[in-house]
Amino acid sequence: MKVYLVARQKMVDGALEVFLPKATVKPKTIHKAMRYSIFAGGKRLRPILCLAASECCGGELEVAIPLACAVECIHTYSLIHDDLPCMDNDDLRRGVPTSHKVFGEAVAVLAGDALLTFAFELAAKVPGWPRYHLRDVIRELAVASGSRHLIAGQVVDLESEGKKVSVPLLRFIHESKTAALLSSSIRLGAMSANATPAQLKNLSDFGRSLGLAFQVIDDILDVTQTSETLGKSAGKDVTAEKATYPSIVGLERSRGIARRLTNESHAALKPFGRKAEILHGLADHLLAREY
Ligand code: GRG
Repeated sequence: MKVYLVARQKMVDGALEVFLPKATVKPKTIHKAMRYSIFAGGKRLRPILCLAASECCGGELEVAIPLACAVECIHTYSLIHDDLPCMDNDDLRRGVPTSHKVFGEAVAVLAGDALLTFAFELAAKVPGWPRYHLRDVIRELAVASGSRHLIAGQVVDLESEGKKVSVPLLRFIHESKTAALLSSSIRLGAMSANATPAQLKNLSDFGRSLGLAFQVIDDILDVTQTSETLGKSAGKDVTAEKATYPSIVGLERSRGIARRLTNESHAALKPFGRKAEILHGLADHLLAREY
């Protein structure tokens, strides 16, 4: 899995390098800032899942790669904005100073905006497929990153700071803030392979459970790992009085929930048989990850 992940990271990085406007394009500041955050060293999990879902449905990597890069651009935008002083106010991301620390707040906001917009430019590169037209692809990205998912999660997360949060509300935050984009990454990979409706449904189920498991694990790592290992400020959730699985149900129960969700994600892959080997491996890898 390690070798596979490094190879896929390289592939995604190479494609992003080609797709993103060069740092010499005017105005240089914004393109430098976009590239700074994109190439700061993310794990590329969303694009890797997109590519793996495509392959699981018999698709080709070159066809899926613009969508894989599009989800990474949206993800990176969300990190830049999440780190802003008006949001989580963080100094460290992907092991380096956050965008606003390097470029100032105005350029960081604009770099996030530009990456979000660029994601749709990338998505417009795909031709569409017999079962999924370009408008379905655009809608998938727009809905996942809009006010009913990614932004919904962020809003409720911010509004919940310092308050007592129920488990269903916490689940809503995590499903919106994290699982929606992760799940869409997988769905987009499947769409690019012209997946059958049954395949798309099974991969959507996989993505939902995996996405929620991913955020539960992220919550656990925030209290069990160092900032150095994570490449972002550890213990931030406790300081900001964030609603997290460990703070609400405890560390041990959180680990149990992450395991159960991962098992559910494996179960959703059953109809694919051996074609889903990589996706099974990725689910196990995410459960065992330490950063
Ligand atoms: C619109 C102003 C404005 C802000 C939007 C939507 C949003 C801000 C923030 C999204 C919330 C967010 C950052 C969720 C956390 C998801 C998460 C666990 C991120 C870390 O993902 P990894 O571990 O990171 O895959 P790398 O760096 O490896 O890509």
